Amino acid sequence: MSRNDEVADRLDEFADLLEATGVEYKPTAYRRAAENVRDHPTAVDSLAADGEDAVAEIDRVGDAIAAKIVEYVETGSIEELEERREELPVDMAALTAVEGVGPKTVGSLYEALGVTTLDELEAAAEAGEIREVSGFGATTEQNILDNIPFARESRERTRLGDARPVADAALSYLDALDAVAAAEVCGSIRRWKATIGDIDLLVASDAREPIIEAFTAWPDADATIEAGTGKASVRADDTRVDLRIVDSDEFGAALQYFTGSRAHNVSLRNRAIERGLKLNEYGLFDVSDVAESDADGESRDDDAGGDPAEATATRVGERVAGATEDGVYEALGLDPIPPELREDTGEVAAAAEEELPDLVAPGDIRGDLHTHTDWSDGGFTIKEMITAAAERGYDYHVVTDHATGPGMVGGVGLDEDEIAEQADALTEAADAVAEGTGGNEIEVLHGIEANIDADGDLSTDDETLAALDLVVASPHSGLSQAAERATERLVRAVEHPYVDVLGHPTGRLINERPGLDPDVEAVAEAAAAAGTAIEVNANPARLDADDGFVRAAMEAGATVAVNTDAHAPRELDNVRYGVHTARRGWAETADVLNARSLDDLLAFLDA
Ligand code: DGT
Ligand code: CA
Ligand code: CA
Ligand code: ZN
Repeated sequence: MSRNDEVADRLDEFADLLEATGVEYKPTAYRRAAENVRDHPTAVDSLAADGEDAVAEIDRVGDAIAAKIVEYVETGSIEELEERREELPVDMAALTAVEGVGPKTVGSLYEALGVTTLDELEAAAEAGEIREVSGFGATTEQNILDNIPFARESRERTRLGDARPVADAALSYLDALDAVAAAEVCGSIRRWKATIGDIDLLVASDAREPIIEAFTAWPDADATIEAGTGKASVRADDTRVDLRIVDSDEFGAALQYFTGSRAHNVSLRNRAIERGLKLNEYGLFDVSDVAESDADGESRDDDAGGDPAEATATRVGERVAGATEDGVYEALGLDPIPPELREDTGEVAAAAEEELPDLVAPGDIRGDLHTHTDWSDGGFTIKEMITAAAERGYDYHVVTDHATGPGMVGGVGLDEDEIAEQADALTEAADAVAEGTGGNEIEVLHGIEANIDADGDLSTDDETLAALDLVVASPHSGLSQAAERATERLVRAVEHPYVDVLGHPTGRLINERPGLDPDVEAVAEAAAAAGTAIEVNANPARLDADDGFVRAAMEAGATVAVNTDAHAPRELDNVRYGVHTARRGWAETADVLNARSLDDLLAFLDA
């Protein structure tokens, strides 16, 4: 965590504590200041060294806040913050992770019931104590109770989009070490799960000590959790990073084992046993000639990692595979199974029958069908966004700014007149980009992101929708409606004659809000019948449709589209998160609308 992030976190905490005690306006000021500190290009330490005035140069940071920042940099704490923490000794982050519980609620419940933790909140709700507090009722109490499990899980798991860059950085750091023969990420991060518990890394080497030393000294690591002979764990960016080191000839077996999932590994081990083989993290062994008591020694306990004495007992029989991961699968009579499929949902049987899907790959994507510009809430011009798409080698690019409607606040969305105006602006910008790139043309299409209201109707008129090249329709409001109603709503939306893509279908925000909970089979079937594509929104806070929804789409014969919903050029690079999510849902290249040629895309849109 950078120093600016650390200081901004303190200011946000200050804001929460102020708000909890009923202070008005000030919390907003602290949050605005926090945001600008976080984004400020200069480290606050060096500003603080120049005094309060230098710190107050940061936008929205006034004298009072500047003084607190300097105090924090110089002493490591802020006296007034410490006092407020003592006054309200609650686990604010954990409690406010519950949907519907804000700092104010936390303050009231502490005052009335002394609630300080998630467990205490749950106990108070279960005991019916919350409904008795003034301003609360039985419905609020039930909502709190319903939302606690989601909050608890969100506190334990990190979004893929936050963890993956940490894993990539750790991997390239390790890869550059002389002693490292091979390095890979494994665990849920290699399977591209939407949230991850911890980051797992695997290295092949015959020199363990220098690698452990280098790993615990990794500049991005904030702390060492443990360091042994063959493994170590550090904390980086609030996530645990586990490293294991193995010999090169066991790298494939270890990679297979530590990639998981556990359920997939169980399936594979059973298949090995059926063939008189034994599979563990050291290799695949032929144990048909080995006495039973020697052969069934279980895999080593996680804690015994790297202990050679413990390990020999598990290397029994003749090794038939283990140096490479593909070799392990092959020796079990299986096609190599892509990590995203390793969830024990039919992949082993498919691999045995040579019927694994021909999964979509990041390089297959030919254009983005859902992007924003400064015409709505994007931060960049049409021309900047088209240029960024062209730079990524795309064949086409669709601009889909927000239309007005439910969920759009502060005049963000375009009305019918503005949509017509944008059509001309788009042509102009596309021509300008084409000139600038010397005819290396990208086809620019005009779309819109329309809003699906609570009943499944769109808020933009049909005439306007009909004139557009592409219509994405997304829910932006009413995201806690009952499952049945959500299903009807989404089915109605995909059946709308002008809707081409169902955008972020559930509206979930990972670890923040669960979103709609429709019957995904029903929505997928309706989408397949109507010829509407289901979006896999690649924004790492969304990943919506999720893997299960994509799988339902595949089974129903529906088409998916992997879109970034980019509001800035660099967000176009989030596409990989969407592609890997689509892969987890078994999507083949042919199933992905924007992996198709421009002509095939246009044919789909015309149909
Ligand atoms: P996570 O971290 O909760 O998102 O999920 P994973 O899948 O990364 O799980 P993790 O980090 O506990 O372990 C990484 C992989 O190592 C896991 O997917 C399978 C393998 N593994 C670890 N411990 C065991 C075990 O006790 N039994 C089996 N079968 N596999 C294990
Ligand atoms: Ca893990
Ligand atoms: Ca782990
Ligand atoms: Zn949207």
